[in-house]
Amino acid sequence: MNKMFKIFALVMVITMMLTACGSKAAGPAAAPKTFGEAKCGPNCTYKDMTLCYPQLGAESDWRTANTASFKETAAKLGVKLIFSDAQQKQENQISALRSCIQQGVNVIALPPVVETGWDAVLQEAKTAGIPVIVVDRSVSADGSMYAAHIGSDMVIEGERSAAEFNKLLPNGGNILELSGTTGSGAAVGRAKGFRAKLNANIKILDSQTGNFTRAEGKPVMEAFLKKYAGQIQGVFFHNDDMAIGAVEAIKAAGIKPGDLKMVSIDGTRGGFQLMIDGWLQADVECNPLLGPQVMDLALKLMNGQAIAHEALTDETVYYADKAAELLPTRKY
Ligand code: GYE
Repeated sequence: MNKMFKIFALVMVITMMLTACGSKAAGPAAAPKTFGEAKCGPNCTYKDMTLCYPQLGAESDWRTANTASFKETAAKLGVKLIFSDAQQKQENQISALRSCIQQGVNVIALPPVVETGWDAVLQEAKTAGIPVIVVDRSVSADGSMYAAHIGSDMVIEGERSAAEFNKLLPNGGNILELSGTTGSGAAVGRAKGFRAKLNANIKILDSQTGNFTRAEGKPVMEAFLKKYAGQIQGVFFHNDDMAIGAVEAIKAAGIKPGDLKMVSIDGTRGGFQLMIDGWLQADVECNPLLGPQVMDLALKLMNGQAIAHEALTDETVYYADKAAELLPTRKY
């Protein structure tokens, strides 16, 4: 009898350990936990991890590189990745998050399409004991609602872009802005930093969203060129894809490289090509290759280790004169 009990106890302990290390089955009876708890450690490995990545869309080359970084890193490390594409719609991202919560993943990494409207679903993840790492763009929710944020400082990117215009237009001038997705952390931060550092003699005549895509960047630029013909000296793009779309419209209008001063953000191969071709004078780097860092943080969370609440990526500015030399080294 005693022996039977020991075997039973051993089986129970092993079952509990396995459950703790693998994907947890969400059940209505499970007591609410907070993300501060160790999920399975102290010795969990990447092979124990199920990571949810409800990607926001496929709107740009930056995004394509970001998706590839997550998929490649997961495959290399043996992480089980639950990936989805929300097509730039917040409601799709929220459904994907809820599905991941229901599946009982270990960690969720969320690149939020816009800043607001996340409180309810973040609370649901928290109640289920699943830590959320906010990736790339920021959320407006209180910091206590998620485990960490990792991404670029969008305000600094805007400030760096302004510094370039201050150099390119030392005597001032009129410029236009093609902004990213309305309400996204990337567009809000970049616009804010840009305005904070732009010289007073440079006027932003207009700002319209091109939703971070080539397809929308082109018609916005066409409309701009009709409305402001002969009145502008420069254009600021919140990302390279919109710059690529806009350059088609600029070329069609008979404008030559260098006639307008242009600065963009991302530093993709497409942006480098625009610099080589003389359209862009500077491209402010924004690094999409976040897979390794996010999975490292996720593992630390699973093992109950302390992590920094905010991790910013180290970035620079690229210039046209070095673009041809650097293009072959670009990873995205
Ligand atoms: O700049 C843009 C993409 O959120 C930093 O989103 C990201 C931005 C990036 O579509 O190309």
